[in-house]
Amino acid sequence: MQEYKNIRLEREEGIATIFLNRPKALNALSPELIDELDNALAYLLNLDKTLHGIILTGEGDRAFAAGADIKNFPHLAKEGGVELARQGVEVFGRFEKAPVPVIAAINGFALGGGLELAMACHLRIASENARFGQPEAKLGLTPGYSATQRLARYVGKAQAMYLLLTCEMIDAEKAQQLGLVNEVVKQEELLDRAKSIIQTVSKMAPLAIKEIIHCVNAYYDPELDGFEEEIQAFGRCMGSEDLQEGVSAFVEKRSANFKGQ
Ligand code: CO8
Repeated sequence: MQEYKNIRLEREEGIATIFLNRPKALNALSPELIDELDNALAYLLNLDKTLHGIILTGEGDRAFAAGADIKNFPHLAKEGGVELARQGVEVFGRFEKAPVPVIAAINGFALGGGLELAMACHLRIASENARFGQPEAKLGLTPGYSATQRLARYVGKAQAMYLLLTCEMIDAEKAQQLGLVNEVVKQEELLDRAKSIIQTVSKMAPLAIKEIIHCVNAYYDPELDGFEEEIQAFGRCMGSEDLQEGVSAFVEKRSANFKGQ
């Protein structure tokens, strides 16, 4: 398993867990940490064809990530700000496009860039102590890792405006009410719940899962016609060996043995 300075990787039965690992700084996202996330994602997707899903979580019990590393900001100026924002947007976008489910297991503060990373994941499971917010305006900033774009997709424009303009922090229950998180569980059950969702998805046909992620993302991509993407994806799946296996398994009343082909 690959070694990193700012993240930690664990792997168990086709499930990779990436721990954001700067607990003394509440797992704040430094540029080095974001580079390591990018590297870990490429490593997992390229080297590991048996990967069923990825969990992103925070080391320790206080934070998923309390934002981008604020202490780095005063040195950046305009060009540095653009460069850093672009780095995060591109890397988070690669997580969103991953062909296997990526689940944010949110175990405490998910603020600023931390919430933006969680929003790029396909699903968000929160522990009861999780807290969410976009406090950038308090620091003199707009969000830089796409909260102005993704937050409204989950909670609607009015609630997104409210959270972004007031910088109010909300708890896990409110986040679930708003549709920002899928589920809220006890902290000690968080990783097990995320793993059990990936295990459920792992029983489905891998090609269909990859295509579903692509098609749902396509709805939000102005360069793609999501409806056409779905038509084409449906055709690709119809021509796959997995479709033959799925239908045979249904007729023979047995579990399917998908090969991802
Ligand atoms: N960056 C760096 N260090 C941090 C951060 C952060 N985002 N958050 C916390 N820390 C550090 C604290 O400085 C402290 O370090 P030290 O012990 O050395 O003083 C340690 O973590 C523990 O934090 P606190 O003592 O503050 O813990 P509290 O329990 O008192 O408070 C809070 C917890 C409420 C989470 C508080 O730490 C806080 O408000 N943190 C900042 C939250 C924030 O504003 N996040 C948004 C940052 S901006 C952002 O994310 C923009 C993303 C897009 C960037 C685009 C690139 C340019």
